[in-house]
Amino acid sequence: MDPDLTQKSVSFNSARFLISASRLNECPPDSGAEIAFAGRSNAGKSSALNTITANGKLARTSKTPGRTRLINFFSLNREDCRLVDLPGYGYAKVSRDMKDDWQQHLGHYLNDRRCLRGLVLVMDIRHPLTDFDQMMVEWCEHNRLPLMILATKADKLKFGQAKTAMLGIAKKLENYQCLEHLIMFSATSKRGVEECREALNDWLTAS
Ligand SMILES: Nc1nc2c(ncn2[C@@H]2O[C@H](COP(=O)(O)OP(=O)(O)OP(=O)(O)O)[C@@H](O)[C@H]2O)c(=O)[nH]1
Ligand SMILES: [Mg+2]
Repeated sequence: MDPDLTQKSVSFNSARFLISASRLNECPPDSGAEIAFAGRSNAGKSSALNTITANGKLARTSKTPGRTRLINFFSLNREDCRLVDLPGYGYAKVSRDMKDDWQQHLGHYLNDRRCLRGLVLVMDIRHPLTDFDQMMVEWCEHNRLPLMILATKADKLKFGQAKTAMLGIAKKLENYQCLEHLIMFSATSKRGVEECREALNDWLTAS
């Protein structure tokens, strides 16, 4: 076996596109460890993934919200470890039917995926904790799934404002056991990337 596959720590720039799934039965086998990135459409999930993996071409990013419509899986150098880019929720410009369809797939994935080790909730630091975000937090709490919040696009705020926003988020979520990491992040300035990698590594390598 490739020695890389058995080593303890994950090298995030080893990430490679694996497969896109539009429904649960198209996902890779439910084994090993997976970490999923969720968040509002346009929040910056794909950009965060690209920054974490130091691969600008890994996940497609776009100025048009609703770009990521499938569940995209990325493999890592550690055996059976994957990162997952989930479709964004709350994109207004798609039909009601399509929205329901999407949310159903997302729901199936979240409810059925046994290899899910943690959820990374990506939110725009300027618009934190939307109703959907709150729903995801509740879902993690209910299912005892470790949660990491990336408050991204921090480069859009002055540091003082960003700090205040972080304190506001922390205060609102102070009673949630599931919240393990709350990180000020920016795909542009790379703030918080190393902290995020360390946390992801811990989740993926915990047995
Ligand atoms: N300034 C700044 N812009 C960002 C940052 N992260 C993402 N963006 C921009 O925000 C837009 C949306 O980013 P994406 O990463 O495609 O967002 P997404 O959450 O994957 O969106 P969907 O796939 O539609 O759900 C793009 O124009 C990005 O360039 C950031 O940290 N700073
Ligand atoms: Mg995306």
